[in-house]
Amino acid sequence: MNIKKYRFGEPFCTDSTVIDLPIEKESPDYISLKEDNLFISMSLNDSDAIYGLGEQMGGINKRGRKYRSFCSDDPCHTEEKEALYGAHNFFIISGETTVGYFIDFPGTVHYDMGFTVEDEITISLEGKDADFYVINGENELEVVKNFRELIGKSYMPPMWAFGYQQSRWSYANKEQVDAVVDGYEKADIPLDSVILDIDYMDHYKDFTIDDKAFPNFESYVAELKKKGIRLIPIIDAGVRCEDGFDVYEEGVKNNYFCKDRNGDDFKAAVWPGICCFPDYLKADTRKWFGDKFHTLTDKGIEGFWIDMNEPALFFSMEGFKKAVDFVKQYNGEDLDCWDFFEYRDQFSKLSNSIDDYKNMHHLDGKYSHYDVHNLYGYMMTRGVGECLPKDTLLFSRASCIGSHRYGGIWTGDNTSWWSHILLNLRMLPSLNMCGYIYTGADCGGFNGNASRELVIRWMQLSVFTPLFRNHSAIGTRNQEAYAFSNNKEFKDVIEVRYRLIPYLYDLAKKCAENNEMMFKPLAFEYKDALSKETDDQVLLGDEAMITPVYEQNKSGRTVYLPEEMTFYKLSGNKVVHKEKLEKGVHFVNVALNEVPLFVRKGKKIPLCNTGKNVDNLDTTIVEYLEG
Ligand code: MIG
Repeated sequence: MNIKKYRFGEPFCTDSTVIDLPIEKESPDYISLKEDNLFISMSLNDSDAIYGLGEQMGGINKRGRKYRSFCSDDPCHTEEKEALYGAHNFFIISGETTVGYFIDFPGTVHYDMGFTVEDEITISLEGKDADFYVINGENELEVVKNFRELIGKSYMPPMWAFGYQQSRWSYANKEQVDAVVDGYEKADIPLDSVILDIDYMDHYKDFTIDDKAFPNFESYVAELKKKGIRLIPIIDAGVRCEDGFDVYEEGVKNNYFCKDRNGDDFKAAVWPGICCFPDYLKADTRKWFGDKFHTLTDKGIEGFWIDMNEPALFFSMEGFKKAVDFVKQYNGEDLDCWDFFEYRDQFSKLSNSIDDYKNMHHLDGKYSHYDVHNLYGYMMTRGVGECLPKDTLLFSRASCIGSHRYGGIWTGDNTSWWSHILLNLRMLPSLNMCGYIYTGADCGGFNGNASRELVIRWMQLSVFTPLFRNHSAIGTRNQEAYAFSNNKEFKDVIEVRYRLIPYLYDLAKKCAENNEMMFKPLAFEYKDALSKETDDQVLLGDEAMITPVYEQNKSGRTVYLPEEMTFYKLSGNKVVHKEKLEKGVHFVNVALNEVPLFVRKGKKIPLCNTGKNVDNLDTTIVEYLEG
């Protein structure tokens, strides 16, 4: 297998890996203890590129930036951010030699990947107990394959989960969901699922349904299913503290919740108000919480998304009291600017505070949450994934390597910015490297108002990602495919997705089974200098290359072909353009209703006819795009 395992201290068992390797006797000299924390220091050659780290900002090549593994509920993904919702401690340094590294550690990890000093990597762990793996292989793809073998097979959802999904925070009642379904029907645009965000619940209480908003939920689910449309409800990590609420009461009675430092149930506020937090690190809690999903699967639900599982904490009562006391003492005082800033920030600092994470405890008080923070979303996904009926769709916001075996992930609260199309593209290979195959971003952008052009250009990328979900935040402009003028162009793009479903599904399945990447950086296949620097196109399987347009007011874009390829444009049920292009740089036109795709020499991509949704899709192959 070509993997060496090193152990430092007594690591917490994360179950991130599935193969038990012998522990090497001598550890590498680039790892040391610095003030009781593990510290890694390596040097970089000029030609070294760094790949991996999963859900992170930055380019495909991760060199020249800082990152942090600390699952973060941060809804503003600006360039300088160091941590998003995932903790994916796998990376490859590739230059004269190609070596992969995996840090199996549940706490915070700080990465300086040639930022402070250009040819130095320093990585510091907040702790001294960790397993460290060095993964060898002939090339990047082999290193990835070996690593993925170590961490176990990726989750694959049922085929309908590759259909187009429409979401919004929130379609709050049956009428609003009906309007979405009608909107798609009238515009004759395919649709597979409608997502239910938090407002379908009664007071945001997990496993409840507001039956004024959704009377006869079960028959409504069945009615939609007849049309080939599925509802996908959200479940949040925290459980509302309310006397008489069975989930809360069972949790208290059976010690299923995380404790505070005094041994009482830890409490903090999220959407439902004051909540308790299931201790997903306990096997019995996982089983209990996972089995609760049967209340919804019994009503015909076949897919879920799970949220707020970093966990996101809006505030704790202690934190709130401290802030109020602080502010009170200054009331009426003459504040200087610095005092004022401190005063002003008291309340915004309350959310996701380290103090609260330190007060939260797992496994009957044995571990402070802060030290094992990155496992929370992972263990929630695991508990749910282990209890759901086979072939249920599941995707999570927070994740840590290991959770890829139980569910997919979406990449959280992006914004309707052009740069986030590119960010979406760049994350795909690094997520695949870390085991996440069923993944995608909020297409059209979550925060902010989206323009018609942005949504349709974004779709030209999302038609290739396993999770293809249009989602947007409360208060933003409607961005359903029928919400804009000339929605025929949206139909033309979304229909292409359905033509590709047999190919995409088989490819994802093959990648999950064989530990391969669905989206690869050009540099993993082509060794020329320009391929190494190409950051805005990726390879799709072994067959193709995708090159979305990610800038406004453009009739197309510049693409780089590392070898001769055949350029196709697809629109609706038709292939509207086919052209052999030589190796080199080209400008290609891409109209708003077209999907560009480059097929590699000697390869082919099968297409079926488009359909209304996956249940009604005839997956017979009707033609091939040949390279
Ligand atoms: O604090 O459920 O990332 O997709 O729409 C916000 C409401 C909570 C965050 C998720 C987003 C979802 C939203 N949630």
